[in-house]
Amino acid sequence: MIRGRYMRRHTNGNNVRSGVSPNHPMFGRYLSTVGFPPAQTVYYNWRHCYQPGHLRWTQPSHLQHRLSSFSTVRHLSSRTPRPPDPYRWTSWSQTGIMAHTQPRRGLQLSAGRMDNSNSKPPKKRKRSSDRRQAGEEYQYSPKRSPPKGSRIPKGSPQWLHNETCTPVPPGKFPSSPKEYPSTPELKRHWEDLSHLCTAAPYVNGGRQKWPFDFSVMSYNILSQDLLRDNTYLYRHCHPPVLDWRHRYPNIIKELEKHSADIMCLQEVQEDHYTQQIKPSLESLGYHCEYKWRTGLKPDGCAVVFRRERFSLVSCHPVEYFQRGIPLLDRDNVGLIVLLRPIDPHCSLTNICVANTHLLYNPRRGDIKLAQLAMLLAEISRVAQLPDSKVCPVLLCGDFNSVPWSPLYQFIRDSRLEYDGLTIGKVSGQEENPRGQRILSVPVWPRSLGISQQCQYESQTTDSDLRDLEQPKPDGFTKASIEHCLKLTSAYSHYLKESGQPEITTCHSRTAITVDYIFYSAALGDVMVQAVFFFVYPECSVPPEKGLQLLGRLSLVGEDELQKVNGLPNQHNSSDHLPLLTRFRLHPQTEQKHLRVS
Ligand code: KL2
Repeated sequence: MIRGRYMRRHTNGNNVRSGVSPNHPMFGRYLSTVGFPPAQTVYYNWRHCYQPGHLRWTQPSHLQHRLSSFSTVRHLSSRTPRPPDPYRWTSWSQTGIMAHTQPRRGLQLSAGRMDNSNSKPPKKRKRSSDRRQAGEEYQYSPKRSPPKGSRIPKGSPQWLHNETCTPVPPGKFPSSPKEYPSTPELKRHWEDLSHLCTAAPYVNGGRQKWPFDFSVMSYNILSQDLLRDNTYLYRHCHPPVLDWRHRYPNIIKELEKHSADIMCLQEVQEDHYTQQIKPSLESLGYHCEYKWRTGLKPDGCAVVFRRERFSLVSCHPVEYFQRGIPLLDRDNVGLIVLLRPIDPHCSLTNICVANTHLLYNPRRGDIKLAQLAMLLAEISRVAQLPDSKVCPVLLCGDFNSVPWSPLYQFIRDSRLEYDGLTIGKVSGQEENPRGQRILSVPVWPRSLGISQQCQYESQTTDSDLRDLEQPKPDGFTKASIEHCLKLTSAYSHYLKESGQPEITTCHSRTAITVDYIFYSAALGDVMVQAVFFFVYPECSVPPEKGLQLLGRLSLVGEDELQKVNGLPNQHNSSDHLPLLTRFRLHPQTEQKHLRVS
């Protein structure tokens, strides 16, 4: 049985689905950003923190992992200076959609971050799939405890450390919700940003063109196997709410309630996906794609979309495990789909949707960056248009990194200068990380076939392999990495009302944001309007490339989560909250494209 699971997992190559040809509509020019210096990175202040140290995590030996084949010649895009930072408070004070308090940057999430300065690295989880039996959907295991040597982290939510719940023996779950205390429902409201959008339906060539609006969700649904492997994180929960038989209907209800047009799900356990989630979502009108993690891990990433709204152009699973590259020895994955919007009235560009769940280990920012580089290289290839630009991109998932961390900044600023940055600081998950090793230059080896601009290097041939022996090209000696996508986060990461940090994941050891929906913002998008109006004040032409954020389901802060006993709870059945956004895509026009440079 294990063998069967294993074999299936590795048959899913990074190949374009046969029988469907990519659509390559021509585009106008992408907003090229001009005139401003790069956003300042916080890690510069950390370069004095280096102490000699090393951390080696052992990984069980893996069976067969395919090497990805890099077969296309990719074009490196030249760097352009960055626009004003849309997250800068001054850019926002006039918009009326943000709190009237300036958010604290950098340390603002410290309250929720882990401080493990005196704790040992968590031990590698033991797999529990072999323990899984029919009917044993949750077993409260008082024996299973935090990794040895660890203590309650200083910054973790103290209100979740009361182990007040009485363990319930396996198979003895209360059948009625009345048998455990009822918790209030978390209040989340829709933040409508459409009035701040510059774009309305418009007339082109005598015909009215309507935009294509659609919603996107990113949600880590918490795999039951991982829940069971880390029960110490959920001691604050009433055991019945951790039972998959309670969680599954809740999760499906939540997905159905929001009925997003595109959903990027993480921690989707394979057996639950096959037997329950996929059939349920298909019956609700969704097409489902799935990528199982490598190395016998129980879960994976799913991208699902409404069949009536999109058709699948191609699907591209991404395995971060690379045999022969010691840095890439973890089993995390990504999944990219190229979708064609279905609209009877006008032609629309394809959109590229990427979903991932990056490595958790807070101390291995080097691995996280290399995984991200692999995903970005594949997105750049998949989203490539004939005019050497890229189609609109949505990058969703659980990045196991906090807002304004170096990894986050790399995504958002398209660039990271990492000279002197320690690997434990990359994700910002821990306030005092123990990983003191400094990121090596380059972060990932050239043998991966991915440039420091996160593009595939030309097709690997014998002569390329000989080239690898040659002196390193410039990119591989500088402590900086780049990518060619221009991505904006759909959330602001702090609450409008209180200025408190938004929380996307919460259990007894942490309450932070690690989930994101990044997107290619169009001209006039609410998150980049400050840039747009500054650069093109006279411009009223509707945006042609990229997406406009119309609204989002508000997140909550630690206070609100405290009132509902944290996550998971009676109503929210994961230790993450779903992110939900609505976007507008404009039809292509024949009119002259904006000259932006
Ligand atoms: O943080 V997560 O939860 O995005 O919600 O991603 C990982 C963690 C997930 C997949 O590896 O499993 C959880 N301590 C706490 N959580 C852990 C640990 C650990 N040592 N290992 C895995 N996870």
